[in-house]
This record gives sequence, C-alpha cells and structure tokens, in this order.
Amino acid sequence: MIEKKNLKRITMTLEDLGYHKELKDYRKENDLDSFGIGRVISEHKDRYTVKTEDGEFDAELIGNLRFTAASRNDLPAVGDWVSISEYDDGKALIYAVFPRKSILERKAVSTLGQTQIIATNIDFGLILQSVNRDFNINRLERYLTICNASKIAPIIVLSKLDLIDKQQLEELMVQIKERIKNVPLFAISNQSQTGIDALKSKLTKGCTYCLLGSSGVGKSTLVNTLSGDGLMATGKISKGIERGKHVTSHRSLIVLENGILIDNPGMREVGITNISDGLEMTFDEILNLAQDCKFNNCTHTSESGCAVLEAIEKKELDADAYTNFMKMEKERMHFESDATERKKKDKDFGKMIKSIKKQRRNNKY
Ligand SMILES: Nc1nc2c(ncn2[C@@H]2O[C@H](COP(=O)(O)OP(=O)(O)OP(=O)(O)O)[C@@H](O)[C@H]2O)c(=O)[nH]1
Ligand SMILES: [Mg+2]
Ligand SMILES: [Zn+2]
Repeated sequence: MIEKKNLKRITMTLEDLGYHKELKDYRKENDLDSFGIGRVISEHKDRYTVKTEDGEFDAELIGNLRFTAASRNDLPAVGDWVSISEYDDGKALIYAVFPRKSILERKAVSTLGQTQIIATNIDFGLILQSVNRDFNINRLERYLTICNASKIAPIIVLSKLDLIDKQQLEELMVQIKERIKNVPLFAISNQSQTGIDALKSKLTKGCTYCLLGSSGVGKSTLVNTLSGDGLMATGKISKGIERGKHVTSHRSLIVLENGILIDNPGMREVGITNISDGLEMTFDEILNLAQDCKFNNCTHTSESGCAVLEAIEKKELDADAYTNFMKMEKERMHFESDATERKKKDKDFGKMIKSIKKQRRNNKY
C-alpha cells in the first residue's frame, strides 16, 4: 500500500494537478517563483492539505494573509493554487492564493446576504442524481443555474441505474430532455459499472470536476469507481428512507490519471445568490420569450401581452420550468436585497471604527 502511494507521488506532475500557462505567468509576474506551488486538496478549520509535485503538506497561513483577508472567501478553499514554503518535514506555510479561474458558491446557510465557497478553479460540475427517490428536475435546474453562474460547464449524471429497468430510464431521459437542453447527460451504475466507461472517456487530463448532489446519491462511490481505488469512505443506505446519512464530511480533491475530482459532502440546501447570468443561461427559453412581452418591466405574473404566460397557455413553455424559474428569481432578489443591507451595515460599522480611531488620535495631542 505504501509503495503504491509513493509510486503515485513520484509520477505526479503539476499538470496532472491542473497547472496551466496563466498560473505560470502569474507566478512569474508576481515574483512567486522562489516559493513552491501546490493545490489545496482539503481544508480543516485553519489548516490545509496542499498537494505539490513532491507530495502532500500540512499547511497554514502566514499571519499577513489571514489579517488582510476581507472575508472568509479571501482565504484558501479546496481547489485553490497557493504559494508555499516548507519549514519542516511535511509542514508548510501558505504565502499567497492565486487568482481563481472559477468559484463555485452557494448562499451561506447561517448568515444573510453572504455566499459560501464550495470549491474553486473548477472546469466541470458533475451533477449527480440517483434515479430512485432523489430524482428531481427542479433541483437539477438549480444546480445547473449555480454552475452556469460560475462559468462552470455542467454535466448531468444519473446514478444507481441498476435500480430501474430500461424503460424507466427512457422515461426519465425524456422528462429531462423536455426541460433541459444542451447539457451532456450520462447514466451510470457504480454497482453494475454500466455507463462508467462512457463517463470516463469524457474526463480530460488537467481538468477539474466537482461532484455535486444530495447525500447518498453515490458521489464518493463514483470517485472510487473512477479512481479504481477505495479512497473515499462511502455510506450505507437506510432501507426505510432510501437515503444516505451524510457520510462525507469534508471536501477533498483527488487526482486521477484523467482529470481531477472534487468530492463534496451532500448538500441539503442549494441557496441562490447573485446569479442572474446563471438564470439567463439555464432558462434561456423564458428569457428569449420575455423579449416579446408588451411591457419592458413585465413581471410575467399577470400582465396582458406577456409572451411568457402566453407560451405557457399554448403549451409551448413548460409550466413547471416557469414556476421553478420564478421561485429562483425571487430567491435571487431576496439575496440581493440582503446583500445590499449587509454591505451598508458593514460600511456603517467601518465608519464607526474610523471615527473612534480618529477621536483617539485627536485625544492624544
Ligand atoms: N444500487 C446502487 N447503490 C449505489 C450505487 N452507487 C452508490 N451506491 C450506494 O449508495 C450509498 C451512498 O453512496 P455514497 O457514495 O456514500 O454517497 P455520497 O453521495 O457520497 O453521500 P454523502 O457523502 O453523504 O454526500 C452507498 O451505500 C453506496 O453503496 C449504485 O450505482 N447503485
Ligand atoms: Mg460522499
Ligand atoms: Zn412577461
């Protein structure tokens, strides 16, 4: 087992980890060549595991990086490229975070108007839904929207194909294709291995794929299937509710020969943030229709001459897609007003601190 690990370490290159020209150029332009470079593969509170050509390091931030971070989102996340220096065997300090090519984020669960990074520098989102009870087109559209908003190319993967027969699969495919167009769609089973080769052949060396989906759909099992390794712990499904019990607790990045995977804990909520671009892409049919509405500021709810409502009436537009769109649009507006309020509060707070500091300075003399 140890020998196998070492072998992997020796043969891994920065390119296998996703390194590319822009990163190289940035590194040069910013005098970061004297530092080592690696990618954050997992995160545990204040500590990070950083993978480099030479192996894995247990790393923490230099103080300056921590203190100058305006928010949690400026700190390293899984997927980030970082400059490091080794200070002890297997230990390193992180000096800089490289600019991110993409950021996959959702609404923070506990705080209003804030986002939470899922992972960074992702090329493709592998959206998993199992063909049994997890299957839900509204939720698929939600994941598509957050991928589209982040310029991450979505790929839909239906899992646990072994649980249904051919005809049932056909029906699901038809349902999806009615609502979702131009998104690659795969159907797989980790158990029977059906569809695994087709999915594998889609993966490209150096590209990063983030696995998304509810708990128990088989994300970690798929990572194991694709890597041919029992790397990730996977869960048992409770018979009664046919769901997993949140087995994966941390995000982690896994380097394969063909591509890089980021496994995620299953998500209960996929809250919408500032994603108008994402909505436009996911629901381009609705947005195109909206251009023909009589009123410029049509809300597509009750106006006469609303091209969207007319299309629903004529069964040219799926009513469920419309309802889902409106729901997410409403969430987006809520998020934006929360975010504006939060910014104002932060600004007021900043002003208060400034005036206290000024007062102190004045009192000194
Ligand atoms: N029937 C069937 N079961 C599967 C398949 N793939 C995974 N499972 C089972 O589904 C359960 C959950 O799988 P996981 O891979 O742990 O699911 P996960 O998406 O990683 O779940 P979280 O880590 O909680 O987000 C396990 O009991 C797996 O054995 C499949 O293709 N068919
Ligand atoms: Mg898992
Ligand atoms: Zn309208």
